[in-house]
Amino acid sequence: MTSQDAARTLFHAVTGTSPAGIWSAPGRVNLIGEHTDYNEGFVLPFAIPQRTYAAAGPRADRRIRVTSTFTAEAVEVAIDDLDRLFPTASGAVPAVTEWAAYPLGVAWALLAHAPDAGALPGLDIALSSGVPVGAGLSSSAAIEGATASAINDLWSLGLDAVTLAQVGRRAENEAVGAPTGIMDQMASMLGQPDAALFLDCRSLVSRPVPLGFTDSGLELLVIDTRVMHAHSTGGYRERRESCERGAAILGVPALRDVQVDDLDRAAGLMDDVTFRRVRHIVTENQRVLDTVDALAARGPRAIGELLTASHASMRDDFEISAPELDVAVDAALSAGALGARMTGGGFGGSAIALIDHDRSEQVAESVRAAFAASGFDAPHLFTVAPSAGPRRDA
Ligand code: GAF
Repeated sequence: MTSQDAARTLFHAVTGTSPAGIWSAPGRVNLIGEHTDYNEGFVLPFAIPQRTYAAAGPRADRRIRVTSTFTAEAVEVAIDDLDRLFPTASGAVPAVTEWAAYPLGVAWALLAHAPDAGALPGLDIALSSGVPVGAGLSSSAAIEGATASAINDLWSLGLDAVTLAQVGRRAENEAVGAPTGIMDQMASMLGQPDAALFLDCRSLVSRPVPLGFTDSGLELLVIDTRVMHAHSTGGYRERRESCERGAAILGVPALRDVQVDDLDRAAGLMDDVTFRRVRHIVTENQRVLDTVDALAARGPRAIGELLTASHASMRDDFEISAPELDVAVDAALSAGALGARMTGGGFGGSAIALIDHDRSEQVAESVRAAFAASGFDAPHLFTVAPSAGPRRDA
């Protein structure tokens, strides 16, 4: 059964009726620009074909019930209780946790955009995810995007894609409690076939950047290590704090404002760990700009070394890689990949490798063999091409 059918079937099983519509939003891979988003820098992600579907419809009362194919129980709350359930301003722990905090957090964040929140109908929402969960491919942004698109229509809010991305990020930061940037939501909401999204995370100005992989005989392989990552815990938050500390020491609003030429001076002003975190962000921002320039001037074959340099920086300076990710990258490169790197928040999840179409079997074989030799569980391998953003499917 497709994920779309699964969402529709679940909706019917829970409500006994057909949904008013089905909306979907994609996951993403990030080609380059990691942890630069919350430093107000640059990123170059693209939406992938894997999507999350929300079958949804209005209710006669003012309650919201969310169900999903990845969990047994339904969670139901009153619209009027959402502010109490997500009391972020007081710093209290939200009463809704786990997966339901994503769709209910989106509903909560959308209330701020409703001219007359007291008149909004309740909702039934059934979710089904075709984006692997915990693989670093933004299954959470896909849930947020599908839910936000559905509610935007059912509550007739008329919000644009960038506002819906901001709503998704607010849900993730304040309702779920994961201190992420805005890259994933923007990548999902502004996805386009055939192009990556070059995004300035300070201004939120973006433009599509054609990749031309197919015309150059290339494809992008995803190596899902199946080592789970989680953003709301430990490492991600710590990295963010290091970046904020580095920016404060350097007297700038964000590390976006530091250039590669400033790094020598920065080295003398802070401890070694903070400096290496800063160096990753500063050099990574420059690599994003160089990648965009290289794509335009020389085409996709010219970006391989930048991808691999990005991985080395995350492994050695930002220290967010994992043994499985390093093995994936090294095995892909030794089998002839043009470039490879981990993608997403790190500490597990997926790596990507830019490969020649006619070497894809060799690279996949080399990665599988390296995983087996290291005693790791077999990875999931698949290729992805840039895909469309959110849409109403039915
Ligand atoms: C995760 C976060 F959600 C993003 O905001 C971004 O920081 C990414 O990690 C790292 O680049 O996906």
